[in-house]
Amino acid sequence: GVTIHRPIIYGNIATVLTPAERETSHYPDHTHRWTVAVRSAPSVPDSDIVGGADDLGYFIKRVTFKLHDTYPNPTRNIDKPPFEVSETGWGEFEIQIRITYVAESGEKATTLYHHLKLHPWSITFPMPNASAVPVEPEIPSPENAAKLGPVHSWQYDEIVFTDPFQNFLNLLTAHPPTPLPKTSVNKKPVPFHSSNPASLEASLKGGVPEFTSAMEKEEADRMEEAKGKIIKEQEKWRVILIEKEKELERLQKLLTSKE
Ligand code: SLL
Repeated sequence: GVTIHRPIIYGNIATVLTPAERETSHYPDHTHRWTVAVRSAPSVPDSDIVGGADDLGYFIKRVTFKLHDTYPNPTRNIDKPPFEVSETGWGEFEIQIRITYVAESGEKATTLYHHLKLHPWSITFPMPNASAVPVEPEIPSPENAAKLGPVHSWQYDEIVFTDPFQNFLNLLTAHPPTPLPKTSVNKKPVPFHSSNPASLEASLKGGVPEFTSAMEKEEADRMEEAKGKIIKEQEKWRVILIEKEKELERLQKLLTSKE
């Protein structure tokens, strides 16, 4: 009945290539430089890297990033930290991330998916209460996108091991993860996530985002709030349903009386 977990983040950072970079590139159609990564969740204080304070190599043997088929050798195996792939390119696509654990763990691999994000959230993210009709996301000009700064897209997650082998449990407990700071020390923004639309504003001010333990509570609060909203909606529709059923009954009676 033992479970033990390790917090990770996975996602990408993307920057627009400068005109000079584009001129000297072998691929004139490439517009962005990006890095997709699997890292420990806490950041090194004062660093401009999101996450990565702890080396995950003690329990992760390999991370395989499966890129779009337009890339040469799209399956990239990374066998030691940092578990990341940097590339240039022109388009967004889904990246399959397969995490293989050290052999002595006896654990089977974990597969995650990340949508490589190149274009700023401000433009492509549909705001709440916006029309339900999906709009084709507008891609800003390279100059405007460059002004907005790097695009970050990170997902927090926890790798949970249930009833691990004793040896593996010993290995894990010998490497306790650095705890997340309660709140950001240097007022770094919360990483933007579509489940937290309010985080967009802070992320637009720029700066390297950072994961904190306060985010967990905020997320729980948002879920409570959403639950409350759903209950209210359910009540509203239940009342409407009862009204409509009554009307149906009335009309059916009217119909039979006319027959
Ligand atoms: C799109 N469905 O059409 C996506 C595919 C693929 C992006 C995007 C490859 C670069 C190269 C590259 O950027 N592929 O190797 O030349 O938007």
